[in-house]
Amino acid sequence: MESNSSDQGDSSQSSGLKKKTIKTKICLIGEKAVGKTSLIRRYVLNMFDDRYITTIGTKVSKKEVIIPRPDEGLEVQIDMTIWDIMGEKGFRELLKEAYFYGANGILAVADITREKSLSDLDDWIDSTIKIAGTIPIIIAVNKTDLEGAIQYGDKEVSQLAKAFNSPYIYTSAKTGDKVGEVFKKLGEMTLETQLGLSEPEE
Ligand SMILES: Nc1nc2c(ncn2[C@@H]2O[C@H](COP(=O)(O)OP(=O)(O)OP(=O)(O)O)[C@@H](O)[C@H]2O)c(=O)[nH]1
Ligand SMILES: [Mg+2]
Repeated sequence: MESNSSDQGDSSQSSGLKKKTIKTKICLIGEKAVGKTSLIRRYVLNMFDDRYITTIGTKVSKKEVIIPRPDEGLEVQIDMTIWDIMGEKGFRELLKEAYFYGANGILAVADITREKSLSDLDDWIDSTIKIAGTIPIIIAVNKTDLEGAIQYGDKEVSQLAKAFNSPYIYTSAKTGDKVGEVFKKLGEMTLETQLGLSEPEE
């Protein structure tokens, strides 16, 4: 595995907090060419490539994230295993058991220049939930750098997000905008369920 240089500001030495390590499996979903592989590549290696090379089958990457929880006196290290899949429904049906089994969180990716990639997420999320159960989901609306080609906005995204009770973030794997944020936020969401810290809303 590569040694990953973190750009998340995860400085954590000598904090005096109790350290705890948690393993988390994150799966990316979404149509072909929305930028799933590019988001992972940006997050893990801080690199981007304009060429499109479709993912054959699935690929697994790793990244560590440090999340301080001073209120609980904890500093949690999340060992993230990030699963990438080819965005084709035929492949999904073939691979879904192995791909989604044991997943702790889902990063659902849409391309801001193709509205269909957003509406298709419905189907992807349904398929995921059937195998992995109800787990935290975050939506990344990717390619925000392509300003002239934007096809939809908050209205459409918030509708989908509401249906699955998920937050959403606009990202660009190309510029790196909000990429760290989306993975970190999903990490925090999975942590809540894994640590059993979820509290009912008042
Ligand atoms: N401008 C721009 N292009 C992007 C961005 N993210 C990805 N791309 C491009 O979109 C194309 C597809 O990206 P991938 O990351 O391979 O997409 P994918 O979802 O993994 O595709 P499959 O593996 O086929 O399912 C590539 O040419 C990328 O360079 C982005 O944020 N901005
Ligand atoms: Mg890919």
